[in-house]
Amino acid sequence: MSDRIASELDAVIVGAGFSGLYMLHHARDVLGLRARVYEAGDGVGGTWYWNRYPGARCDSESYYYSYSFSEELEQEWEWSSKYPEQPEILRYLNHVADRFDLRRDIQLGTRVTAAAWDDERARWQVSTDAGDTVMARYLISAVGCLSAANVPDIAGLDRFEGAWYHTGAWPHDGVDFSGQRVSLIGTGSTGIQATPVIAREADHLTVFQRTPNYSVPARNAPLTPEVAAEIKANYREIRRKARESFGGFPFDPSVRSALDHSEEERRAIYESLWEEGGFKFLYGSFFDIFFNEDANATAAEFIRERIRAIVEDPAVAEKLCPHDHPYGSKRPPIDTDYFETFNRDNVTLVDLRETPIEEITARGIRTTTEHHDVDVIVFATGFDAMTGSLLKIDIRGRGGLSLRDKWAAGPRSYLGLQVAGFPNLFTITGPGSPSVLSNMPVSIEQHVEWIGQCIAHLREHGVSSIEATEDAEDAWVDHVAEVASMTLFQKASSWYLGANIPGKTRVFMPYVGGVFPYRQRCDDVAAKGYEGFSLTS
Ligand code: N01
Repeated sequence: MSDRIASELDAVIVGAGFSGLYMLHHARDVLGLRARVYEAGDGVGGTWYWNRYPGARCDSESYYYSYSFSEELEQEWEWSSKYPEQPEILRYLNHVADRFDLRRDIQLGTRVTAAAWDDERARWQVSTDAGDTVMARYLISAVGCLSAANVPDIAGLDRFEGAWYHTGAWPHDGVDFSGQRVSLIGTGSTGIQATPVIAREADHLTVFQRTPNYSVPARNAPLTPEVAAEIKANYREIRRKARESFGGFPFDPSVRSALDHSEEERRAIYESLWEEGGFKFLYGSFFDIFFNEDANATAAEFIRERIRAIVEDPAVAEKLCPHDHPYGSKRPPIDTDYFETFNRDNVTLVDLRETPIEEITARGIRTTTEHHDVDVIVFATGFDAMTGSLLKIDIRGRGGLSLRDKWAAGPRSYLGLQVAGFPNLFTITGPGSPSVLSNMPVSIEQHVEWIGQCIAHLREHGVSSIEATEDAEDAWVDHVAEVASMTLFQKASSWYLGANIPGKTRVFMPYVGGVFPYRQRCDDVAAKGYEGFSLTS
């Protein structure tokens, strides 16, 4: 072998976010593996390291958007509010890295650039941009689903004389918007979080909207000591409920149909959930919102009514009303004063469906009807989701098979955990698993523990490699598509389908069958001796 090969490991883990940190702890401290994490950022935290844009906070509540694997961690960590801001979540992840002594096995500032399967040695050869080359039995992707920033290819950006930023790669020193004319492109979850905060700081904010979005108020509030104590006393039950739920949230599942209730009853339910705020509006109202267009229309119309009631200028309100996709078929944002922000004198809405952007000039943005002079452009334009980060790495499986080629017509996997042709490669929250349709920490912990159990089994039985079979993969891909086709998710041009990236094949990537049925399926596969995988000794 080449003398550049610096070391021999059991496992290389790519990424030090929620997934990578727990995977390292599990691999090293539970399984006793020699494991190393490579992380491109100069700190741990993944998504929460990169996304420092104004208003960045979690849309899931802190008490369930957190690790459950350590009761001590659960009890000692104090969350300040219902929906913590990005700096607090980053502090939490840094605390986890320190508390479990993870840093000594994390190499920061190092991007994995290539990985090739060596069939003879049954190992991965992994290369980084720092010049490392290591051999490892297992390659575990913890790259995250939303890490490859999408800056749209708009003519003239290179000529722009102001400053521009993507929300997913925000400057660590922050951006001072005071006295600035700011433009923000994109009204997904990120744009909707950033808009009210930037509007308060900037001289003027122009929001460029391509698709109006349904958003429900977050109703953020501090966590009182009483509520925090009650949560801590009930953590086991909260975690059980989350694991055994559809979306990974510890809510009582809704068994109501929107169509079985009178207009007044429905309205009362929506009003109470609107006042309560957050994802319960979607997950706790009516189960058929996800499946039935008529049921969905009742929620969609309720939200439109709210927008019209909040936004004072009727023409602006109408532009903000979503109309071309069912509620929840794109990831639903939650907000703090988003629609209210359009009542401010220093905020303008530009509807890109009416007046598309033609170009970026030295001084601003030109649409088909006017030129907007701006000093700053904020791209809240999302990510090459689910596949982008993994495909940035040149991954070659058996016989030199390239993952980019294999996934050219959309990602294919078995259970979202493994890809046929790529032995001993595991993908935490990979495409084909519930991942982004769920409360991520729940799905991350399930994958880490399943992978850990699998590796323990392989070692116990002297198995050198595990690989999904083509048949199992084909059947799973068909199943993922079939379940998705029973929902309304197909009715939106969303990043779930890859529709936000020009040229990306449209395939519904996450698994919509629910967190608990999915967990049962994975456990069943393991109990049957890893059914659908071929194991080589
Ligand atoms: O990205 P998005 P995001 N010209 O892809 C528009 C998670 N998240 O960063 O809808 C003009 O959702 C695009 O328009 P359209 C969460 O899972 C979590 O907001 O494609 N506009 C859309 O409005 C979320 O879903 C938290 O027509 C263009 C926007 O940009 C995911 O991250 C917080 C355009 C992109 O929306 C991504 O959210 C925030 C163009 N060329 C985000 N290209 C948590 O709380 C795109 N757009 C954990």
